[in-house]
Amino acid sequence: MADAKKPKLGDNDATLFDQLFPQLVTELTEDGLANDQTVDAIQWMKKSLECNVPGGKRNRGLSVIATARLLVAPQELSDEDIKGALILGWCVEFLQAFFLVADDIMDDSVTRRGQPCWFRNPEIGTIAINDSFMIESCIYKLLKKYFRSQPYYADLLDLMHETTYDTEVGQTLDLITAPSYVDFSRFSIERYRAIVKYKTAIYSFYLPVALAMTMTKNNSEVDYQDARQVLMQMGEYFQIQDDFLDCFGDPKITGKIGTDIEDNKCSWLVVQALSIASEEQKKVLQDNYAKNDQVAVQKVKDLYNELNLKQRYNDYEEQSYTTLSEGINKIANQDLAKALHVFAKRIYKRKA
Ligand code: DMA
Ligand code: MG
Ligand code: MG
Ligand code: MG
Repeated sequence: MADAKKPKLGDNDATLFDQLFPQLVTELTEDGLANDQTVDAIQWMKKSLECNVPGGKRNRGLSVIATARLLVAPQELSDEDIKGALILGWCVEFLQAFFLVADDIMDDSVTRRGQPCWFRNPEIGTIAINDSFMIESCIYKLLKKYFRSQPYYADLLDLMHETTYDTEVGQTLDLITAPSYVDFSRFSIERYRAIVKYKTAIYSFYLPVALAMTMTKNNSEVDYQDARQVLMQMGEYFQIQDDFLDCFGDPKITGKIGTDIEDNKCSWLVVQALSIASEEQKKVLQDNYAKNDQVAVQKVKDLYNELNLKQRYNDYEEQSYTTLSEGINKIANQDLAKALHVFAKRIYKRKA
């Protein structure tokens, strides 16, 4: 359907995307700001939206328009479709902001996107919990405003609700696998894969593509299944990168200070370490994991180095990228395959 000259994810889309945000905030807040009884709350919400929703890499949000452009021939993609894809992209970014504001409280994190986490601001604190709820509610205000009259409105709602539920299941698994005391019997590669499938892969990778497919009325069950299979693998790879960067990334580039070791997380690194460590090395882990103490954290990192986990990660990354590319090459819908190749390349060897 699509020809080769179709625009890829262009700067132009990123610019259009960014330009749309203030307009959406205006639309989300104008009624409430005009109401004497709610004006203060909506002013508060406006600030929270402006501080929490933009400012990320916006890979997820831009994936919606990128997919739409590759699935539909340019002459068939109306300005209204483009605007629709950009708005759905923002819905994914709102969803992400909703999860992150809450995630940072639960993970007791310090920074996000190079700034103190939202709840760390002294005047915000636990109000951040309600702020995260309000960010989520905005998604449904946007969907209603822009898509209510579309035949696929219920499908969009369903996708958002199902994805939210799945992500919350993933966060539950992530949190209950990381109690305050060390219990490595909870950690396994199977548990790890379940956590990351639910907490990351579905909302970060499958959702943007599924939204674009829904909006462009692609009803091919085979395409959904092909996309889902590859995107779930991509999501696992992405979270393994996130876990690696939590420990070995540069906070100036990632914008966040790692907390996985202190938080007793079932991170890819600790699962790998446990699979190859000697009894003696396991004892070091046992004594130093899950401690809010920089000396203990450093001992864990030293052990990871001793176990050559950086090399193990590099090998994983190469192998995973190859497997992903091979999987994408097998997809019948060439337009869909093109979009998936773009996404895989975008995260390959990422540092942020
Ligand atoms: C993030 O997992 C998952 C969700 C749903 C936000 P994480 O806590 O590893 O993310 P981050 O490293 O960004 O805090
Ligand atoms: Mg976190
Ligand atoms: Mg977390
Ligand atoms: Mg992380």
